[in-house]
Amino acid sequence: MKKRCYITTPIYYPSGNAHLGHTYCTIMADIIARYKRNRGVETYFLTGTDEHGQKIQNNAEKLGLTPQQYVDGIAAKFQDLWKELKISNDDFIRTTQERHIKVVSEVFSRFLKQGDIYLGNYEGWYCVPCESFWTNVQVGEDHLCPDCGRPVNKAREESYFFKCNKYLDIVLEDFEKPKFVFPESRKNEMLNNFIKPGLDDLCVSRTSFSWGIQIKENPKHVVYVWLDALINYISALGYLSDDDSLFKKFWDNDDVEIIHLVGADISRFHTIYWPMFLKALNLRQPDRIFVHGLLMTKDGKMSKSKGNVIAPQPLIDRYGLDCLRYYLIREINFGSDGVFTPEQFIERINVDLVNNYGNLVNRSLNMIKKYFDGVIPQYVEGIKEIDKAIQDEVLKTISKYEELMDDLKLSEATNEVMLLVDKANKYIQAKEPWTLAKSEENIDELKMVMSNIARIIFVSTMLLKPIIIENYNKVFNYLGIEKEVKYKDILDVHYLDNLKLKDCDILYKRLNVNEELQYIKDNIKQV
Ligand code: ME8
Repeated sequence: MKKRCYITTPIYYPSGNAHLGHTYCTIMADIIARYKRNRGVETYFLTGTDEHGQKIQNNAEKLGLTPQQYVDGIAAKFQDLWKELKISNDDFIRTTQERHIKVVSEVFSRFLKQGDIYLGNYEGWYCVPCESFWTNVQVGEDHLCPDCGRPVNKAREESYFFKCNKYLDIVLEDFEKPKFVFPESRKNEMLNNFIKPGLDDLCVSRTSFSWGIQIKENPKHVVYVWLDALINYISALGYLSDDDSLFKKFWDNDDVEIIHLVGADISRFHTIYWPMFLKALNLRQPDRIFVHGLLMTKDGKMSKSKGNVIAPQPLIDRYGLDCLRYYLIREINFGSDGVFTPEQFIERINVDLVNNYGNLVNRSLNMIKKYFDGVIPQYVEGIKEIDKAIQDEVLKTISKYEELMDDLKLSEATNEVMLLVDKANKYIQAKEPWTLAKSEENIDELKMVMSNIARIIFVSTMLLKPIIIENYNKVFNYLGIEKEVKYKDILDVHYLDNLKLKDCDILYKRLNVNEELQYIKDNIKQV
């Protein structure tokens, strides 16, 4: 594992309020950032908003606002939402900030000077919602955007172009590195759909609207919003600025693992064009471009016209952060598309958080109170096969979890933890502490059982800490831990010996299925 980690989300368009899709990506990035920090990796986590482009200008005009007024309002709402969700980002970049604009202008000038960019004429199709250029073949006879399916507009204008073919071969070397683009299916999609058919030079300026970063060498042009946006990943770190210490620490350095999290809708820009821009700037490549899947509802992709866009707020207000985070990481296999259904949402909470984990914590700690006056018995080696097996299981789970998390297989890693919790519940059923407690002869065995269970509660809580950010501390507190807990403490089998438990409340309350289904159906629509 590298010493440092730089993790980013896409910078979202403030052309509408954040919905569950944006929330999903930001929460997954937050879980990775918290996991890395938990493991002692120095981590920098960036998110932000992508504020230029034709779509923003059109939206602002419709409301009678200047584009700046318009984006100020929505960017503030994004920031408020992330605060409420306790997202642990270190910075929030906005592409209308001076620190970003300066870098984009300099990069553009440099590309011009190097001959990477030339002036030509663009003739083709433009999708305003996706801010993407397409050819005749790509839009087909119906003239629809291949990404979002909406009608495209004919564009004919003088434009600057980036010479893609100059960098394609060099970029392909990185592209072929294992896991540079992940999952593998996304990598093949890029190769087959875009690279193999031949890549046109990319149009990198627009003249038909003005809401963008003006090109000083030719002021009737503004920088194409995707070139502008991608640069956020380095402008936020102070690239080309007087103080570039963060850039040196979190980009220009082999000790740092750079992870871009992006949705499948924007993988083309991140896996093909962004590496080329970086090559042209003679900068290192990210380690991983992780393409996560899209969240849908039963009636397909979330879209305003279908009226099925889900708002995160009502879910947080009623169920809290842990439930939403847990549901998203566990139910939507990270890297694949997933469908949000209210039924599965409630079931996941009831089955996993209430019955499995919450129940293990509450009932076991109550047993320790009853049998040992609330003092956790000392850890001892397993007496019988079943006891040795559960002790081994703890260590196996820790190493599987670490391997999966390091590989960004977040859903599988979470599942491993839950399997351990489930095994602990089954261990209790098999050992029947209530029967052991009936006879003085079995006191040593009972002590061992309860210390094993306390240890599993401790370990699983530490492994779930990046997800259950509201409750993990409560559990450490119930266990009677008073000092600051470190991740490596889970390897110390004697860590909990003789600690005195504190009183504990029910961690996660059982949800009434019918009532909650009604609540969700009535409330989650994004307006
Ligand atoms: O594309 N499910 O911004 P954007 C899961 N500004 N994730 C979703 C989602 C869904 N249904 N809908 C959106 C842009 N997302 C550009 C990015 S980056 C230099 C510029 C998430 O507001 C997902 O991560 O359209 C997707 O890639 C991103 O939001 C797109 O956000």
